[in-house]
Amino acid sequence: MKKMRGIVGVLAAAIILAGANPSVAKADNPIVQTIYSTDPAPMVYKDTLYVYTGHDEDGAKYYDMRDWHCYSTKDMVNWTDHGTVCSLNTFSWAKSDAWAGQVVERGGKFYYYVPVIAKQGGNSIGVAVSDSPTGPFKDAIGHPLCQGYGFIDPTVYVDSNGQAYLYFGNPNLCYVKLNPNMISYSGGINRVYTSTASFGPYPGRASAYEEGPWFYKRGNLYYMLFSGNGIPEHIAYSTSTSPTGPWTYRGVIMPTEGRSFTNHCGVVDFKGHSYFFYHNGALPGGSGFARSVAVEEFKYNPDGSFPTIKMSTSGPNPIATLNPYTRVEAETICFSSGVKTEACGEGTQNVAFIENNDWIKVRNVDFGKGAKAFAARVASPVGGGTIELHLDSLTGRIVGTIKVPNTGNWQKYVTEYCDVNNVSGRHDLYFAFKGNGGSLMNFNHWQFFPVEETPTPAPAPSTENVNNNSTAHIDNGWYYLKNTNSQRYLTVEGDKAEAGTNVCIFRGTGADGQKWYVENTSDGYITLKSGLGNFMLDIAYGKNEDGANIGIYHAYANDAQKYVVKNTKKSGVYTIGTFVSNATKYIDVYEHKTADGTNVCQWKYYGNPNQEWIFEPCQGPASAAQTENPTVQPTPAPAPTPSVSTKGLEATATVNSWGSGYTASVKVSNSTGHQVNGWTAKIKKSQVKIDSIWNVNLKESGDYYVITPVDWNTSIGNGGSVEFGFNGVGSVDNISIEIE
Ligand code: FUB
Repeated sequence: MKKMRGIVGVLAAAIILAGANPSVAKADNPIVQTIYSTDPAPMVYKDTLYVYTGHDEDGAKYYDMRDWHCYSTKDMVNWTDHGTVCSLNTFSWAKSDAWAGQVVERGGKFYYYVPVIAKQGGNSIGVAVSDSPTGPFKDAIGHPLCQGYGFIDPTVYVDSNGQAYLYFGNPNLCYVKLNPNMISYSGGINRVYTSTASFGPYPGRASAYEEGPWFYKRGNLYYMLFSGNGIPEHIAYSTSTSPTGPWTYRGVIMPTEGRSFTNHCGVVDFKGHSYFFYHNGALPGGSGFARSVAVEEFKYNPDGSFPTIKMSTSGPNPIATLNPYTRVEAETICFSSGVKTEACGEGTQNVAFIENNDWIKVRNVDFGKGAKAFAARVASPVGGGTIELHLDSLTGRIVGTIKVPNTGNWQKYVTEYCDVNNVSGRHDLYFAFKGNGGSLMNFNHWQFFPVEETPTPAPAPSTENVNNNSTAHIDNGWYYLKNTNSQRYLTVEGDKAEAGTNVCIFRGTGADGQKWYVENTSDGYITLKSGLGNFMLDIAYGKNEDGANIGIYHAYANDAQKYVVKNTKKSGVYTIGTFVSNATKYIDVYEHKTADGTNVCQWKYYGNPNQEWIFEPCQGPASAAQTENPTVQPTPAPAPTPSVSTKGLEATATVNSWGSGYTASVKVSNSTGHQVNGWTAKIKKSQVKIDSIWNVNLKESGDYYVITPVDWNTSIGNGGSVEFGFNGVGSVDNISIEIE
């Protein structure tokens, strides 16, 4: 399966054969096709099942094993590749033979027990630790946990009383009692004396026990599954009412089959189902040294015994659907042909070495009421061909096609979009890669956009002259921000809820990445919080320069996350100045382009429509209960300190018509001869009907609107002034403002 960019190797051609074979195209077992994977060790953590595997190197003639990989699933059919999570290099003292290991979680840490040959020789068991189930794992103790003849295949279980056991060994079965720190043990190394009664018959040996123990408790019964019966191996099991035996042999679970002379199991319950993991040689090129991990669902018999489990190419049924309307990693795969994965320059993994006719299947994708567009994050230094989206089979209907441009290098990614034609309900989805010879592209992640939440079009802007470039007020709330030039919306690229994600324009999809919560800050600015979570629209590094990029970043409403909205000559159309440029630069669609995915940056004000935006009110995201909580709590205005004298305080209003009402800008000037530290303005309700107001606090009291300053405009120096404004409904003749 080794592939080199630009060269189609012999073994790669063997994998392409799998794509040409319809029965393999339907298979979902083995669960990993991008490498040869071995010795599965499943672990459930929260709502996800992780499986840790060994790795047979391509072309190996004996055990050539150097690292351990991790895959995860929430639905039992689509597996996300987390790459290499631990390797021989993790242990400075290890030399070779990265054989069968197991991970267990305890106290929020993940412990990986692995067998290796030490540099000074000898089978050794190491322990690595990580804060995350997907690593990276680090050597926990800097030396082997234990060493001895045949010390391989550790299996670990933390019993309900907190005592953890580590079993291991070939041909002898041994165990240690781990201390609560999981990285040391007490009570020495104990050997289990096997017999026909305890581990099954095998002529010429004490028992059929060989290697690959898998130890756990279910109800009150302890299980010891193992690989046995010499070579080729089958999987059998024994049980006990105590964690340390005596053991009673219970029979064979998985008889010998499957083109690999070893087998190795792992068993786990997940979301009410029981799963049996094993390995075989089912992939093209498969053998005893080119194995692949597969899984079957099973049901325990009522007495807790195992049924016989046969290998299959279909694997379990899905237990959940895949949501295509959030970012999905391209390395989330049900089955694939021809492709590999690698560490991605943008984090996680990417699908790599993609050649003509390679493909990836994802299963049980729920398109709901329908998708209207698709986005793929791709990179290619060669102008990378196309990705066809087929429904339900490799030759099924094509619902969209992505063209992959030349991006300059294999890790320089762009997001490419295409329209999607008439897809709704549940389907399997096939990405079919097409192009000329050699590697075509890298594929990092993808996402569909639903039809149902298309933003309501805003009324066409009028050309009415409205106080051009004066500060405007937008009420707190959720909005889509539509650029008037492109008629496209301010969008977090790929709907990716991650600090640093770029922001672009994209046609209205109604996705959460197009929703923004406007919040007026106490100092007269707004912040724009993303519908994707606790992120705000952010000027990269808070730079005051043309072209400074705009993305999302952790919400903390600092200078780089504050904006001022300005009126334009068109009613309801605004420009959005950035605080970092002191409102000399504005949110700008790059080079007046109108295509989906065009970047958005900061640029000097010049009044063209690529800097013009309409705020279209919208529903908040489903998670609005959390996200609507304003990140920046408006600072309550301090009670006004009585001024020494208000004689000489004056308020004047300038009124302009706006939509079906008007906007008033009010200037409060101080010529009292001293600083005033607080003021109150009162306007009779018979004169105006205030709809919204900014830079001040508003209360109603009897016949009056009572307006008080916010913290930054409470004090006015002698000769100075502050301004506030409001939108009024209907018409106005005269505004007289009483100030004190
Ligand atoms: O993968 C190397 C060895 O082969 C494992 O440690 C054994 O269990 C057998 O599967």
